[in-house]
Amino acid sequence: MARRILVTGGAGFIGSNFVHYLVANTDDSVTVLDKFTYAGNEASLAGLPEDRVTVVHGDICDAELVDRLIAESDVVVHYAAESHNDNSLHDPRPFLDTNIIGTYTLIEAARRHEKRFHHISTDEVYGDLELDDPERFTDQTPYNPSSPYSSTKAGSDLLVRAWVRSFGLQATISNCSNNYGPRQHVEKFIPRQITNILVGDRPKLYGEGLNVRDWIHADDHSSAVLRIVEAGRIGETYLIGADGERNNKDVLETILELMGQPRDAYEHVVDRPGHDLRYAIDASKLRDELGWAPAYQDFDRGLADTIAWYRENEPWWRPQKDATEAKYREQGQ
Ligand code: NAD
Ligand code: TDX
Repeated sequence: MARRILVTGGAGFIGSNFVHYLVANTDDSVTVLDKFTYAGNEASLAGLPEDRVTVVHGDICDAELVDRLIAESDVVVHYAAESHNDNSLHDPRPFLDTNIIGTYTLIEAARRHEKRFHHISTDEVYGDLELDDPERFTDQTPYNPSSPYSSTKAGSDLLVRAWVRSFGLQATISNCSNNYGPRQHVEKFIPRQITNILVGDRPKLYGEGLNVRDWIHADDHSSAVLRIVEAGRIGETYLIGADGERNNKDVLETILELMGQPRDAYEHVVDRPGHDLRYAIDASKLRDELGWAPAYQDFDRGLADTIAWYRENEPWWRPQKDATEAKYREQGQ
C-alpha cells in the first residue's frame, strides 16, 4: 500500500535525491518539510509530480507544525541538518539548534503519534582513522566526533537511541559516508572544484590533500535508506558505504583530468582545523542482513556523470557560487 512519507530537509542535496528516488521507485506520496536555508533549493524539486509531492516551508524546531505533519504521515525520514563542517567551525549555533533541538522536536512528535522514524546520520560521528588502520567503522565503533558539526550529529543519534530504549520509539539510524552526485551545494569539495574549473578559477585543496573520504553516490545512499525503512530492525544502526576510499588529491586530479585540465592545475590552501584524516565504512551488516548492494561500482564514471550534471545545470548552481567563494576567501580557503 502506498505510504505518505515525511522527508525533512528534502530540498537539500541528499534529501532531494531521495525524493526523486522515491517518486521513481515507489507509489508513495511525499511531504517535504524544509526551512530553505542557504542550502535548500526549490530548483532541486522542480519537475516532480504535484499529486505525489507536497512542499512545506518550515522549521523542524517548530513543534506545532512538526506535530501536525507527523500526525498526517506514515513514516518520517529525517535528513534536515546544518551539514557543512567548515561552517560549523565559524558559527556553531545553528548546528545545535537544527541538529539537536530539531531532532528532539521530531522524535517527540513521532513518539506521540507512534510513527516509524528513520534518522539520517554520518560516519563522522566515529571520528577518524589512521591511513594504515586495517579496521573500518562498524556500528560497534565508539563515538568520537571531532567538529561542532559531527558532535551535534552524534548528539542527535544518541537522542534517537535513548528515545528507542526509554519510550519505545519505532526508529532506525543510518550512518553514511561522503556522498557525491547531482544537486550538491557548491560549498562541498567535489562541486566546489568542478564549478571552480567551469568559472575559470583554480581548484582549492586543503593542506596536502592526503585525507581519505569513502565516496558513495547519492542514489546508492537513497536505495540503502529505502531498504532500511522497509526491512531494517527497530532500534538498529546500519552503516552505509560503497568501498569508495580515495584521498582528496587523487579525487581532485581525477576531476581535472576528466575536465581536460593539467592534473596539477590547483592551489593548496590553509588546512581545516581539526581536519579528520580518514573515514572508512564496513557496510557488511547492511549487505548481509538486508541484501543491499550499491549500483555505482565505478567512481570515475559516477564522477564523470556528476561533472556532466554541473556543466548542464549552471542556472542551478550559479546563484550560490559567488557568495560561497566570498565566504571561503575570508577564511583563507
Ligand atoms: P544539505 O545541507 O545539502 O541539506 C540540508 C537541508 O536541510 C537543506 O535543504 C536545508 O534547507 C534543510 N534545513 C536545514 N535546517 C533546517 C531546519 N531547521 N528545518 C528544516 N529544514 C532545514 O545537506 P546534505 O548534504 O543533503 O545532508 C543531508 C543529511 O545527510 C544530513 O543529516 C547530513 O548530516 C547527512 N549526511 C550527509 C552526508 C554528505 O556527504 N553530504 C553524508 C552522510 C550523512
Ligand atoms: O575546497 C575544499 N577543499 C578540500 O580539500 C573543500 C570544501 C573540502 N576539502 C576537503 C575537506 C575534506 O577532507 O575535502 C574533503 C571533503 O570535504 P567536504 O565536502 O566539506 O566534506 P566532509 O567534511 O568530509 O563532510 C561530508 O561528508 C560527511 C559532508 O559535508 C557531511 O555532511 C557528511 O556528514
